[in-house]
Amino acid sequence: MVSGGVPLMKKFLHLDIDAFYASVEQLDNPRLRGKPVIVGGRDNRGVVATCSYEARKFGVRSAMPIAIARKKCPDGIFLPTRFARYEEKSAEIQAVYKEYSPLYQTVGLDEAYLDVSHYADAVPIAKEIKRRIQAECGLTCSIGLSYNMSLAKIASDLKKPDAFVIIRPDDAEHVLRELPIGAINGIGKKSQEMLERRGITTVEQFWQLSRDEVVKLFGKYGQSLYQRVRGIDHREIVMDRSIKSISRETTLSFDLYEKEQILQVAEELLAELETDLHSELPDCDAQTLTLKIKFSDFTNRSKQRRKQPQESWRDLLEELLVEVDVTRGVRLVGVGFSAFHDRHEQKGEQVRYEQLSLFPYLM
Ligand code: DCP
Ligand code: MG
Repeated sequence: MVSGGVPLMKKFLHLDIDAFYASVEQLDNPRLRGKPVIVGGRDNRGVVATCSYEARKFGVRSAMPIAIARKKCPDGIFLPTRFARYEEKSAEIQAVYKEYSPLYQTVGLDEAYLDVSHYADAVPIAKEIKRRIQAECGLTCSIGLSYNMSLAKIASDLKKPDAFVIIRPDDAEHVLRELPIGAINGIGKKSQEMLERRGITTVEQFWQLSRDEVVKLFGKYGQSLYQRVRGIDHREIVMDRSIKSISRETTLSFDLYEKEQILQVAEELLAELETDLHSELPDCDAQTLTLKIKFSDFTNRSKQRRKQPQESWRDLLEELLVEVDVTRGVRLVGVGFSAFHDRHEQKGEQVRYEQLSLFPYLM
């Protein structure tokens, strides 16, 4: 409990586009709408990546061999994947939900978690995101809202497609009890089979296992799994840090020997780089600057330094250049940022968010 005795609850959305690849195909080709569309594989080989909900009625599923899908759905429309197009749509979707929270975590191309704790009421926000993705991207999605990431994901899956489901603290026990164990994020096919051999197919049956038994079965991960099936999950959003560095460079039309001129070129590159940083990693600050010089004899020199809080990037750039001997002549100048730091990461005192022990008798 936090002071005052009122527990603070976090709020997470989990967003998942319905039948993503198949929906994009139906969006781009109106004749496919309302039809069983199966994406993936080639000829009769390979497996189904995904299929439209119309095809799911025939029992077609992701990862099913195409040959079997053809048997189940002989009138299905089988299409190859168009990955570049899905990436394009994915970027459009991300642009919408990123407007609502600086704390988001993408999972693959069509899924994301959003921390929306800063909204007094997250329900209209979820509805607005859903409506905008439909209107602006032409795709339907399912959204789950709950007080932790695991339950938000379960919620988004409960009534797919085109659903919005809330799991409130009071609903969690009831919702979890009914679920097949595979619905818990983190229990994959192999774990599911292993549990099935022990006669466990539902969350309710999993509750009967002691903490020690779960740890024995799942190792280190068992601790968090034991909690997760009880509606407790303390994970936080992990921002995508896949971009490690960004840089700009230019080859000069003639060699330069004057530091002043080289600095001018480097400063122009720095300005462009700052714009790149702003658009590619809007929530991040860089901490380190790299100066790269290629000399007229094609040898390279690269200097890197962390910026001091009061220092400007320009000053640091100059400082790095001072240490380079340019008398051989310079034919290429490059600057780069790295060591990104999330501006929104909590600093100092951490607020302790409470997750109620929903099932005291099962803990
Ligand atoms: N995908 C894949 N192979 C799989 C599962 C998925 O190639 N075994 C691809 C195709 C999906 C996309 O990833 O369109 C997103 O995966 P989802 O699990 O979210 O599946 P869908 O979005 O297709 O369906 P839905 O979310 O409606 O269940
Ligand atoms: Mg999906």
